[in-house]
Amino acid sequence: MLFSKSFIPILKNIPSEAKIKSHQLMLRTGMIKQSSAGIYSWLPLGFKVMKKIEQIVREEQDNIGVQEILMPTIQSAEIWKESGRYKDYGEEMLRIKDRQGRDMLYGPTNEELVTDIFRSSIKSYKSLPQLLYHIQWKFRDELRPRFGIMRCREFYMKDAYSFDLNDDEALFSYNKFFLSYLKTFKRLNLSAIPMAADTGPIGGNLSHEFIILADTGESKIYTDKRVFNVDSDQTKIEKNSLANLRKEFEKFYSVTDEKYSEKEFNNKVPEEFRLKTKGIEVGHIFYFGDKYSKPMNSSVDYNGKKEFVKMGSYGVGVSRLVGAIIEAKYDEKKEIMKWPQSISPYDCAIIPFLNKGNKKNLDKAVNISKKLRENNIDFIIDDTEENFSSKLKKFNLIGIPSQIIIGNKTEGDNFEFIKIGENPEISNLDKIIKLINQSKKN
Ligand code: P5A
Repeated sequence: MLFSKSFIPILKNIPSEAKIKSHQLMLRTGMIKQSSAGIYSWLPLGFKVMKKIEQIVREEQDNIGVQEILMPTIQSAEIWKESGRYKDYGEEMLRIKDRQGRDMLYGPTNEELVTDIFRSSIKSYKSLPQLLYHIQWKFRDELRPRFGIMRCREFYMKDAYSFDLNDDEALFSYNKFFLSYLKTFKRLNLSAIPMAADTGPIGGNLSHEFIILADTGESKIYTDKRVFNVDSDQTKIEKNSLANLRKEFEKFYSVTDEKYSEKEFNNKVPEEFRLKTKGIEVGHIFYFGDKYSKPMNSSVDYNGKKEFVKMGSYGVGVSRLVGAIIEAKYDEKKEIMKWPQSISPYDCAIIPFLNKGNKKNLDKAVNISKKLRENNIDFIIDDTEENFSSKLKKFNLIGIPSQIIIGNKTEGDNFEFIKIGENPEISNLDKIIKLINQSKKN
């Protein structure tokens, strides 16, 4: 991709309406554009990052055997009337009437719809567990949408649902997602801590939010710092191993605001380990038994007996993660965005010195790009005539992790190679390709 032909509308100044660094950076680098309050278009740079995050989230769902489906955004109100949530959900639900006057809605979540899909096909306990997920837009008419895509009205969510015969099996499913979320956030280079949380309009009595620490986060959290050292690497997808992992975490007091009790916090956490801070909720899992299956009559046959299935649901804020990662990785002072390599918008920027009329360095850039393409390295060539230091600033801001400079110090196959935020080194192209490929694996 040539920069001059790309749709990356960079702004010179920080837009005054943006109050936190992720919102500022996303507007400034043209990742998103607001279309109306709390509703955004995703422009190429932002969309590329979100798609890469989506893919990592997807792979980790597939790894624990969850099957991908795609449910629609528009749902019939009928199933919500069956579950009893049509009234309860309140003003956050966007309600629509179709031309026949039927009540429809833009889905804020999918517990009812997936239960309806399940009950129409699964009849025997022998088909359990069923684990299904989809990645789809949601709409919640938030009272105060803010912080850009962090709390917006239309957002992209991965939501999964589990169906089991009894509590014991259902908790096994819950724990699978618990581990899978730890893995997902780790792959995104985030330290997300599971915290006991309230269940709100989803319901049930067991729930964890996955929170990353950030001063600009909207969730207040109270935690024992030792929870940061719990290691999940050796956990197998097996009942006891997963149950033990959750116990390891639950040894340490770690809760969100609604679950907080000062007395409990002080009793359970020695003073030196107490941490009261703020964070961003990037995932949330729930166990709610037969809250939906009973009113919606979703059951299986178990040796001639009718059993309502036991369900849980599991959400990841895919679009919110873009902002959360910026909050965690953007160096505001130096104006450098350090994307984890696996989700950076491009792997490499090729930056030729260009004097007017002299296209020699641009030709070299195009030649290099051919070799990068052969090696599956995604690149952007800066063919603009901007001055060199503003080009470097631009790629640091956008966050391209590897940068190849073609200028005076370039001879033959040797180029200046910059790892974002570090000093340049002279290297030949083969070595540069190796370095980029190495960092893609990390
Ligand atoms: C779990 C999956 C649910 O909706 N039903 C299906 C359950 N949970 S949740 O906590 O309400 O949402 C899951 C995740 O979605 C993100 N999220 C948002 N992102 C941006 N703007 C919003 N207004 C918004 N609301 C929720 C969060 O990451 C949350 O953890």
